[in-house]
Amino acid sequence: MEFEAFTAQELAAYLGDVPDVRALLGDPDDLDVVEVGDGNLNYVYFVTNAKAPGRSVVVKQAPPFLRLVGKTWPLSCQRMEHEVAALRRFGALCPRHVPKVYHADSKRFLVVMQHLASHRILRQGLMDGAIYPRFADHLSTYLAHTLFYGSDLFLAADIKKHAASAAVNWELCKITEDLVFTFPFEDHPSNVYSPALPKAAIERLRTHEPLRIAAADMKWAFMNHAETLLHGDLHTGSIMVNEDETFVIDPEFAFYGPMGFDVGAVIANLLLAFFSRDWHGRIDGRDPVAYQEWLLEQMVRIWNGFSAQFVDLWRDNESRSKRRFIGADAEGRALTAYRAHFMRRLLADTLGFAGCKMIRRIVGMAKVAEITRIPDAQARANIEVRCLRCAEALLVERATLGDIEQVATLAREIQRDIATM
Ligand code: SR1
Ligand code: MG
Repeated sequence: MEFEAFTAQELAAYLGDVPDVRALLGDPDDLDVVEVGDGNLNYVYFVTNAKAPGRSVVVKQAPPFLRLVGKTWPLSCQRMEHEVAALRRFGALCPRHVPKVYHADSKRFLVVMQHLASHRILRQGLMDGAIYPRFADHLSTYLAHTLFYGSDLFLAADIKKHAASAAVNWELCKITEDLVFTFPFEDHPSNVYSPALPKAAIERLRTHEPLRIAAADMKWAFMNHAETLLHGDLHTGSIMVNEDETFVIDPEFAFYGPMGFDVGAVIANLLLAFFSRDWHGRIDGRDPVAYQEWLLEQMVRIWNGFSAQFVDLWRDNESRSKRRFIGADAEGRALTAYRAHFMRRLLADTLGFAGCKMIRRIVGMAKVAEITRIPDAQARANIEVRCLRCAEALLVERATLGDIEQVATLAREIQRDIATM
């Protein structure tokens, strides 16, 4: 049967027939339904009781195609099952940072969940220069808990392998493999370039061998390193914030992949916000530098907070569970050294993935608002060139950038160098 999006009345009636949801929302006749989906894949509705606005939910439904493109790009609706399973799993691990699931329907491919009415999408907040004092701590906690508890550092090997095979989300992984790791480095028809972006910058993505090798390495890691259950698309549009709370939404790309992919997505998007601040800060009439420094501070706090908590979880659980990655005779110094080695490798992966994620947002088909909303073509291109230069350095130098402070220094240098050219 041909997919038809719900009308407001149909959705209200549907929700009225689900006892738990009806108990939350009240009489279907009192419901306001507004479609608000601005993402690339799905339909999203805010449903609110007009007589009691505190009673509201979000409904997300997967159509059998990619919404951004339409019916010419079919996509299986079963992706919603991956999203629901991931929301439940991450919600169990991190209830303070994941919206509650009230109802899921595997025949209508929809989920009804907590409406974060007093929160906004982080990307929008960053474009406005807003400060979120708790976001870095919250996100590092979310990352440490979700990435650690899905991995072989915590799960028994058989449970982990079964969980990984149940979470094979190949269709959405294929989107990432193509749009993040492949097409941006080719002359692909889906790529979109802003008009003033120098040809040499585009050409370099296709011809600079160290960059091509690094990107291919990251694609290999994405496809083969099933380390833990990932969110899979953790950009700043998948994070909702206010001054006190942080929620991670939209894990439809969830699968077992390399830990650095989620952390790298966060870092990439903070760096995109950093470079594009040069425009948004100036049109706000504010000096962009102070806010740029705040963004870099968040990046540093997220990595450092994440890695400290991750290692703590590892240490605590290892002594309790006796799960070991280095022989029993290697207690003490070798174990500490192995953890440090593991985290260095994870940082290198994270930076490589961050580089790919930045490049795809500059030359690939799915862009980010902080770049596309720069109306001055030359100003936009200048920012894009900085993003590409930073991304290349992250990819090519990922193994020698020894800590996250060096990444902050790199971003400042690229900003300064090109600003004075
Ligand atoms: C064609 S879908 C484009 C992008 O939207 C999602 O948010 C993912 O980032 C995907 O790559
Ligand atoms: Mg999404």
